[in-house]
Amino acid sequence: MMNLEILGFDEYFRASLEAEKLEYSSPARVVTMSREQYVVSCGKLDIPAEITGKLRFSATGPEDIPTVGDWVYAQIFDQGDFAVIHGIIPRRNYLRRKMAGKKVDHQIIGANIDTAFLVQSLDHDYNLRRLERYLVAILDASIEPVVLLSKEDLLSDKELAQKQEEIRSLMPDIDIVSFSSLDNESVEKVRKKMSPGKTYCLLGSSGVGKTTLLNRLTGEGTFRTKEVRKSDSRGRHTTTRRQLITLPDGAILMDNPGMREFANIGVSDGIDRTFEDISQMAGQCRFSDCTHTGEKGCAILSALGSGEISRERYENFMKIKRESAFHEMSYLEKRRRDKQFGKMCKEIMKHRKDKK
Ligand SMILES: Nc1nc2c(ncn2[C@@H]2O[C@H](COP(=O)(O)OP(=O)(O)OP(=O)(O)O)[C@@H](O)[C@H]2O)c(=O)[nH]1
Ligand SMILES: [Mg+2]
Ligand SMILES: [Zn+2]
Repeated sequence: MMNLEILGFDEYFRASLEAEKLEYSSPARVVTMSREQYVVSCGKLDIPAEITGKLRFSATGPEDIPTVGDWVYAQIFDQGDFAVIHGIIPRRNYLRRKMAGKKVDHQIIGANIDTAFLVQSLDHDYNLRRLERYLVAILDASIEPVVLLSKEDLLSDKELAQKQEEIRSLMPDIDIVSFSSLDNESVEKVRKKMSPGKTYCLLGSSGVGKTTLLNRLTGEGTFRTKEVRKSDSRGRHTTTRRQLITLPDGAILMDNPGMREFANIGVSDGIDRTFEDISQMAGQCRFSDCTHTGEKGCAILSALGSGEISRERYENFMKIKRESAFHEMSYLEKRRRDKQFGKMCKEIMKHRKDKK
């Protein structure tokens, strides 16, 4: 088991292992995947793997398919030439987002993450509203967020302090680390946030310097990075697949392709923490179902009126709320199209008619 612990295996996962499955398989961690091709590791070797047909066809959503960071039951053949994945060992958590351009579908970004590094670069990428969206998703998944402000070499100390202040006014307790990958000493600030056997994930737009940081942390230039377009400082999705990399000092880091868009789904718990002050005010509205749009006795509108919360922050709060309601609705719509669910609905309706 020693090797598994190096990869982050702990009591939490051990406690839910099923003895029967261990007769033909052993725990392994998904280190990368691309379409249906997986690579798993049990600490020593990286083994190419596939999931069983049963696992694929019984999946009712993206949650049921193994993702990077997952612990799985892997049956290993030929001393590690190949493996078959039979199932997912229950996750500690997983991070997901709404898929760009699609109505209902969402994507699982990674599983079993201890800390999410939310990377924004201090150039054109910096955007407080986007940061807020990431924060909601991270908190919603019960993952600890740390904000990494990259490319600090591009800003004056004064500008930097102001940006940090902005973020703190959003979430007073948030851990913020600014750094520049051009400066070894500042990269150490990031390294200090990491412990052996814990899993960290790099999130943020393309071109913010996620892979450059990873290369500094590994001390090798192994992973591909690319010049961003000067005009808008956007990268061109240099990293194309997620992967877990074990750093020399034992922390496990997940690099991700940059995300152009990060939309929230099913935000409930997360929204309350990112907008803690506004959410608390909602409890003081006269009506419990207050929509905060024009009701008498609305505590949020009155705080807006007095300047206690800014218009911008109010609007962002309302936007995230609307989106969340919309996604929950489309999820229901999808469920209705699902055969079993549809059948059940029909039966319930028939039963009601019979009673009349
Ligand atoms: N000035 C400056 N440039 C940086 C810094 N870190 C990274 N860069 C540059 O930013 C560009 C993009 O870096 P990447 O590491 O490829 O960005 P990424 O976030 O991995 O991008 P994707 O893989 O597309 O998601 C490269 O040209 C880097 O040299 C930094 O600290 N300061
Ligand atoms: Mg990259
Ligand atoms: Zn209200």
